[in-house]
Amino acid sequence: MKTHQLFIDGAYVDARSGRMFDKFSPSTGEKIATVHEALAEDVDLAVNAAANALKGEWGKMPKAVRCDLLMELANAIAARTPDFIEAEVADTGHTRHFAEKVEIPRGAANFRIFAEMLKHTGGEFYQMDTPDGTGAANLELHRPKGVIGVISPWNAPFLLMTWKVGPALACGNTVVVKPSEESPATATLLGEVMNSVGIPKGVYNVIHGFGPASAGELLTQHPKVNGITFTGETRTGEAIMKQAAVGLRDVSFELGGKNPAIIFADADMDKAIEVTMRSVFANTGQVCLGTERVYVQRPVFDEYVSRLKAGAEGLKQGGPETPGATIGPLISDEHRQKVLSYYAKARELGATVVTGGGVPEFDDARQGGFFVEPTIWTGLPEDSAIVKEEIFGPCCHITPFDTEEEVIAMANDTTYGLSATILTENLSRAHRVGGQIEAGLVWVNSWFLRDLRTSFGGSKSSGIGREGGVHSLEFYTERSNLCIKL
Ligand code: NAD
Ligand code: 6OH
Repeated sequence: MKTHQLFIDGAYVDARSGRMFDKFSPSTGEKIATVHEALAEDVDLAVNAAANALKGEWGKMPKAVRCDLLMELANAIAARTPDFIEAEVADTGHTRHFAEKVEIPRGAANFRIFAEMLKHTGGEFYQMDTPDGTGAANLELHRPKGVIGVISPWNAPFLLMTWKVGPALACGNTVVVKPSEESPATATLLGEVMNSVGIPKGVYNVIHGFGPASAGELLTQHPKVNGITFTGETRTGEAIMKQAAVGLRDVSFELGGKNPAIIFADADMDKAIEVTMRSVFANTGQVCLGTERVYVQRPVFDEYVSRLKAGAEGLKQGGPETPGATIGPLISDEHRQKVLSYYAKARELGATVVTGGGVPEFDDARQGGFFVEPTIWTGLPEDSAIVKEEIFGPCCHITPFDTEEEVIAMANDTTYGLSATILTENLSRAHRVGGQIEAGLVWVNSWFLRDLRTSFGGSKSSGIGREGGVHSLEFYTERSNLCIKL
């Protein structure tokens, strides 16, 4: 049984609140950890540690030295890969494959890429004429924004947390991280690695707890937090934005999605199945970028549905303890109830259940875990809740279409705008349709293919701002223009 303390000012400490909460294994339902819950006094200590660190060694460190230190950190994370994998899969129930191939390597890369980029970025310089003929010079200066509150979700905990901490630290900020209550382990472990490479104390702090009336809300309310970067549900983003309005703190939001996949009759069907098996079922559908609406051109509709059904039925359920498992459990019993409420609603609305729709039975420890069946529906109208609302489970609804115009309209008929995936072998169509999709990220013949230099984020209710590459630097730095009259 593990105990996760808070990490404040370079040290692991008990919460002053005296409050603890339990963490359960998604794949067996057993209790696996006790977690210290931060309340007002703890949050205050963490934020003050972060504010003080800005005035100390970290604040004075030359950019090149800071970036070298973050490169060392990336290497140290890579060297501890097995420990991070164990921590992540225990908290999330993810298959080892997903943690090994995607989550933990991306955690290290998130530090490396921004450290490299920062080393080579400069600022604007404009020479200016003046009436007296002597001229002036304008220089763009960059300063860290200050203390950044990082609030992260449980679906890819280490990847999504470091995606924010990496650029924040590269730009010279300090952070207070509030990981999801469902996934406290990897953020806590990272404190050890920060200390091992000599990141000054107070630069990286971790507080645990819940959202409302707990660590999350208290962090967003703290007056010494200068900016808030958040990944999670759209409704939580709205609550955080209200808190951030007090004191006019800047926000960067990566929120929910209801992402379409569009499969044209000219698509390579093997590719279409490979891509959408991942986009629908990877991480048990708990990926913000995942597909929950599939649109298939009528001539290939039946073939696609039967092949996706076969793929879904070929998945092997199990957590990290199950050899050869290809799809894990959901994160919690609470989330399972939410997903199952949509499974029930689909039946009530008269969907055709192509496969799944229920809870699997096991004769081993998995029976206590939070599994649901991979599920595919057809036959519902476009305005039904199943087609409109983010479910965040291993499921999709498939709708046939005839024309490009029709499918573009259906794909865009959503309050979200995070990602889309288009399958076609016709390059002109890829440009034509891809350019009309109202989403921050559009993939053609792929999904979740990430170049970390590109902008990442959503439009409409899927987010505010973009992170990635120089766009991250935009949020994590404060600019000033120094105008020197010559
Ligand atoms: P969530 O909004 O429930 O929680 C996210 C974090 O916010 C947690 O740490 C939680 O404790 C905290 N929180 C909750 N209420 C708060 C409040 N009032 N004040 C401050 N903090 C609060 O989201 P989740 O269930 O952990 O994650 C799943 C959601 O995240 C899905 O909607 C998914 O689409 C979205 N997501 C988006 C992206 C993206 O990049 N766009 C990436 C991953 C996940
Ligand atoms: C959402 O569940 C996954 C998001 C991925 C990223 O934020 C990323 O940077 O790849």
